[in-house]
Amino acid sequence: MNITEKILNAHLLSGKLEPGSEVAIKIDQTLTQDATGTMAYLQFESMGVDKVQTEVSVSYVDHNTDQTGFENADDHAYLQSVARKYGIIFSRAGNGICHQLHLERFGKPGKTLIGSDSHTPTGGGIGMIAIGAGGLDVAVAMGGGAFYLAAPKVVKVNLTGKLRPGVSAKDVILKVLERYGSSGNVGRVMEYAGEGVATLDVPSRATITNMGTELGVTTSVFPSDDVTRRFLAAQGREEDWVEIKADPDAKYAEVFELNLSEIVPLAAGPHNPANVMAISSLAGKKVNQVLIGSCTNSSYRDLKTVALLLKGKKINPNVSVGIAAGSRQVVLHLAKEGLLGELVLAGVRILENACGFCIGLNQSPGTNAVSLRTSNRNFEGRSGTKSAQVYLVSPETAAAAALTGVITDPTTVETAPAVAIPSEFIIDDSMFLFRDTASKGVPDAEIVRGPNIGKVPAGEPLAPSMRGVAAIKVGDKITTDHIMPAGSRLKYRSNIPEYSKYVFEPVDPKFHDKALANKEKGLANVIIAGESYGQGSSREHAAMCPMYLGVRAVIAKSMERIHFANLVNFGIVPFTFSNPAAYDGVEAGDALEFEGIADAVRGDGGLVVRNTTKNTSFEVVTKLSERQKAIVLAGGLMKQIASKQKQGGAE
Ligand code: MIC
Ligand code: SF4
Repeated sequence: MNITEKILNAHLLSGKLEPGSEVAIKIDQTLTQDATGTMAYLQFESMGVDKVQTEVSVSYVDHNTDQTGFENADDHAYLQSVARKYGIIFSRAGNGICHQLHLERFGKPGKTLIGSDSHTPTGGGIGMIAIGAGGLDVAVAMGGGAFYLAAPKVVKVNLTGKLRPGVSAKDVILKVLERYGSSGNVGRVMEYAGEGVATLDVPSRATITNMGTELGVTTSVFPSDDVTRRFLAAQGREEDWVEIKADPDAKYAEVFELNLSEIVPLAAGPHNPANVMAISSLAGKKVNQVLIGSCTNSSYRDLKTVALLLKGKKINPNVSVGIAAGSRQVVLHLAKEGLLGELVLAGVRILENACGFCIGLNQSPGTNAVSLRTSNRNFEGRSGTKSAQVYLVSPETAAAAALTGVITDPTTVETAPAVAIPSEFIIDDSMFLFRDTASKGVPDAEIVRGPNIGKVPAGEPLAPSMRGVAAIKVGDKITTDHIMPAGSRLKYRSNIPEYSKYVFEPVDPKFHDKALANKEKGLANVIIAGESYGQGSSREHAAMCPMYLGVRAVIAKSMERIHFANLVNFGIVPFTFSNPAAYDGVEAGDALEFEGIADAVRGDGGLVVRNTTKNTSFEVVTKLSERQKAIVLAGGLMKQIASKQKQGGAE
């Protein structure tokens, strides 16, 4: 067996590990972050479970930490009180970014982890099967329920050789993105193997599995070997280590040969992480901003490398340079080694250990500015500035540009010595609360609910037939940042009526008003989309808020995994065009009739949709498991759970 099969097999609750068929697995660990966490815990609360049923569940606060109003603080207080009551470890704002912290302090090889954040696969860097999911799926897992996924097709990425100085893990994952793209990879797992694996330390492996998310795969995983053991030992957790490796005769659906020695510094250009180009082809381009951090590149290894490159020098006067560490541990190491001072002396702006700039909460670039970032996503407008040109690069490339003021190939300038992982990391867990009551909880603890803590909207069962309207028509690769923008809107995550005002804001700011008007007329809103609809984040708000506005179906050429699952969880039928050319025959505003939609969902998923505006018809199909059919028919997973509870048959 390969690693993926081994771990999935050991956690299999039902189904067969045949690519494409739905399996249920047991989840050992969960993580949430604050922007998706409030809704996840509101849903968890309504499930009537008295404490978490997992081995470890951690609630991180790392996204909404800027607090320009009362909303964030309200959310944090709510999350802290829920964590105490239900036996969840709480990571306070300022402690660091969830994925970096989880890798440092909780992740264990061979375990399963789901997280309400799409970059949860970071855990694959230490040999976990770590998967991003909607908050509701995480809530179910915290309550002891299974997690459902399509058994994956495993791709072996066979690493040979060794990276050259100045080239690093970010360039490796960009190379994989260049080969596989950011769409068309649903249902795959990328499993890293080969002699090159041993040349990569854990932070480098985690950079690769983290940004594997941008491929749209289920997850990515590395073996757990001696390098992993040493990392865990340095974290004071050697006992958490087990060896995980593929059998010598393991089978894979496909093999991708990648020689590390041949990789050159790369960038993902505007506006997609798979728009990969060589740094050398961009050399000399003027840079306005350099931002180093995010869950992809904020480890001790990365920031020390940057500090060594900037040490004793000054940043270019025309570039604004910011650094956000992934955790307090990283900051403490930089401080202890005198490198924090070097960064300050060089002219770097020291940012909070949080998501911050990565999600457009701060540091928005100027008009038409060129911004080099070590983060993982550069979707148009995500930085907060629509006209900005964001390039995703390695820490080495970022540091080179910080000094020269132009895009510079880091292999052509002075390179930093290789950074060794310390034999003992500085460990201070004081910003993790409730470790003493973890898994047990404090049943009579009170929950704090400020005015920003709203309610989870309820869905409605699917009617036998449906009259609808194409409320919006969008193109290919529409991301969840288009559907449900974050940045300055992020503080409304716990308030669905308010947040819903911004659905599709970057594409059609009038969508909210139009959708509500249709809903009032008794018409179902339908979204028409191209390829790879729902790329990017795991935010279930991209399904929950459309549901609130009366969206009952999406018809796309193809859809991404997490968003598909979220649509099902919120009772929105995820259709694809049987013939993609039919997309051209539908326009926004067309009246659509879904005669027999409920029977179609119950049956093989095929349906003929009538376009009464154009007097045409076209075929659509929804491929759902029996479990998913029941959820969609019930009007969403919460609705299904509530009606089971009513009947006294709660699971
Ligand atoms: C992101 O990077 O887009 C986020 C913000 O971390 C999201 C989660 C969210 O929208 O809260 C993700 O990647 O899942
Ligand atoms: Fe945070 Fe950015 Fe990572 Fe999302 S991708 S978890 S916003 S650092």
